[in-house]
Amino acid sequence: MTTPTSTQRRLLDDASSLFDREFGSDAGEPDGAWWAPGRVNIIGEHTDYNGGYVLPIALPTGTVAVARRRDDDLVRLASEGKRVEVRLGEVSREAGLGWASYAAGVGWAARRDGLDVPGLDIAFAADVPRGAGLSSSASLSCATASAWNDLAGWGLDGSGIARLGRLAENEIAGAPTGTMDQLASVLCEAGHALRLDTLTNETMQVPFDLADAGLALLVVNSHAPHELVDGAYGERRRACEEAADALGVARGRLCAEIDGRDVDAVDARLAGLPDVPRRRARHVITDSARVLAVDALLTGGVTRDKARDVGALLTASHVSMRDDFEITVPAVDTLAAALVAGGAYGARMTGGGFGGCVIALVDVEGVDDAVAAARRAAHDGGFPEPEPFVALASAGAHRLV
Ligand code: GAF
Repeated sequence: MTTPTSTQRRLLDDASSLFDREFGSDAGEPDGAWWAPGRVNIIGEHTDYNGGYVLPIALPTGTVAVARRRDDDLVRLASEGKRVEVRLGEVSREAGLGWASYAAGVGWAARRDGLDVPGLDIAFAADVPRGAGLSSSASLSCATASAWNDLAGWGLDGSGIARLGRLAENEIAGAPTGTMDQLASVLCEAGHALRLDTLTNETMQVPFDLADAGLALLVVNSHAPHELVDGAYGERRRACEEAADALGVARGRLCAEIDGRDVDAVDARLAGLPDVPRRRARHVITDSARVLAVDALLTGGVTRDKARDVGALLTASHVSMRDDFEITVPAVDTLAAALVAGGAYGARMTGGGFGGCVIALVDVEGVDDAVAAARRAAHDGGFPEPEPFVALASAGAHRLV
């Protein structure tokens, strides 16, 4: 157990009070409290269901789960203003549990894996902005999976905990997402980005201490709405499968089978495909290669010289998401362009797309100018007021108390 940060202490107080209010009289004291963070992906988008690379960091914001094991099969879940009760055997997609499906779904997944799953009383407090592409849902499912794992004595490692969180999201919440968000929430370490090979699940902790080089990772929430349980994410996934089928590559392996470093060679390989699957495949294949290029630049520490090259890769990733994968929206395109015009080395949308946040690599002393440029551009374009913050690479999921 590590000393809680001030954010974690505040959320712990909130979740503990909620637990008392909702379950106190009949549940007694909670058994403990667990933390799981949201994440920002530095680069490598929609590569995680194509056998490619991703490079997320964990955020200092996340979810605290205060929980107590029950001796029956009831799961009682509370989040500010919301309460759900469900028997383990009744957890299903059809049950329409809404937000609670990301948590109760963990119990469903564990049962399906043949684990002995006790009931749980669990109260949450979270501060990851919802709908911002920062994995608020993975922080909810991974805080729950961490709590259940300890209270039931399953003995799962980080990948096993993340897997239960992903199954909850895929099978019970119904979002057909890849493997990145839950693995990032569980496996990231403070001061590091996580290089994850989503084909093999091999991970590497990559030092990501920008402050040493006088740099900052600026995250700007566009407040343009973002939703993964709609059709567009699944549609992108199907287009990648269509491309794989046409190329004779196994589904889920586009990035692993086609080397994305030489764009001309990629274009030649994809030339015979219909336009849409061709561009979808081109994005995921080249973005996975950009992850490795950024990783190589980060090796040995970032410097301002290297920041130019990292920035160019971030901007190239945004252009690829905009033109080939078509998952950006005018509000984020405007912010990305404004941040670069305002002095950033590079900028890109992060996460699943269709809104959410833009990240930018900036000099520490350039943060204010970049933010001012983003605010002006959003205002002039008639978009929502953007919300900026500087992200520090933080620790992954762990027990707090
Ligand atoms: C969402 C999904 F949940 C991830 O699995 C990943 O595909 C991401 O979008 C895009 O890179 O966050």
